[in-house]
Amino acid sequence: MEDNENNHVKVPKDHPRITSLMYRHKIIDGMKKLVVAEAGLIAHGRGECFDYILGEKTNMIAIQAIKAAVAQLLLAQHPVISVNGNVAALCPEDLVLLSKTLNAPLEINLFYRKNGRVDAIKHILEEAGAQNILGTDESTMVEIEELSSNRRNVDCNGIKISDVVFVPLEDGDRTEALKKLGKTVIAVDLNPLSRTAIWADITIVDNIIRTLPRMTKIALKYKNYTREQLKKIVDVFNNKENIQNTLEFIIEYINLQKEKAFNILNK
Ligand code: PTJ
Repeated sequence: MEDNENNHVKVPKDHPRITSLMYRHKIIDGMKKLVVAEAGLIAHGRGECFDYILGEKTNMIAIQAIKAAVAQLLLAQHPVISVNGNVAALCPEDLVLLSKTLNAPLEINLFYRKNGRVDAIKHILEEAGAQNILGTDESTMVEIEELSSNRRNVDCNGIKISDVVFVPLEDGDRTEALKKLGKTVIAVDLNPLSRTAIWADITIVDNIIRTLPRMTKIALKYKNYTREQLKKIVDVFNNKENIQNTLEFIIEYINLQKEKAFNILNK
């Protein structure tokens, strides 16, 4: 990792938590460039905490949810990928690749609508190869009444007319509002108990940095499937079981870590 002059730290390449530190610095740099909201740092920390108790790996339960999500997005008439500051800072290239593979536009939709943030996010996405980013032109923005937060401002060519919305890491109220509008919501959230996780139709409990490349890989395969095959994948998925299995996975993981810690403590 590069020397970060502002923080006066140099993280050695062999640091055991190098990946986690690298993404932290992406979030910090993103905040300095207005891409990430100040609260995005706290959201990232909460995510790290949940990732820790999931073993920082994509488990089989999440893979099933990812498969259902990709199938659902390929079946959609108007799929949209909603982008906030954290996701744009963490994995802009992966967002662009997924958008192109699924033929689903990216729409910037922010909770904290500070001046300059939309432009900063547009810039980082364009640098990563994005074109025709929605949510950036005031003349095409409309409000969805069901939402009181800034997220009610949506693009009339995107979320407004969408049937399936992909919402990577997010605050809870929008998923509920989008559902009330009859949309299918796919969420990525490391917290399996968040309102987003509970309200979504398909909840991927995984770190967005691992989820997006996996989705693209699966999308490339599923693009050759028939609609019937894709429907079958969606139909066998059950989000209640998904959340339940994830919670059981966490409990088992913590018990295992407890045993490991006690073995050391008892020496
Ligand atoms: O850029 P904006 O203005 O749209 O704001 C974005 C944030 C994330 C600040 C805003 O949506 C927010 O405050 O979200 P919350 O309510 O903190 O929820 C974020 C959720 O994402 C939490 O449940 C976290 O556990 C989860 N999360 C954080 N990092 C990741 C994550 N989930 C998946 N991958 C991550 N890397």
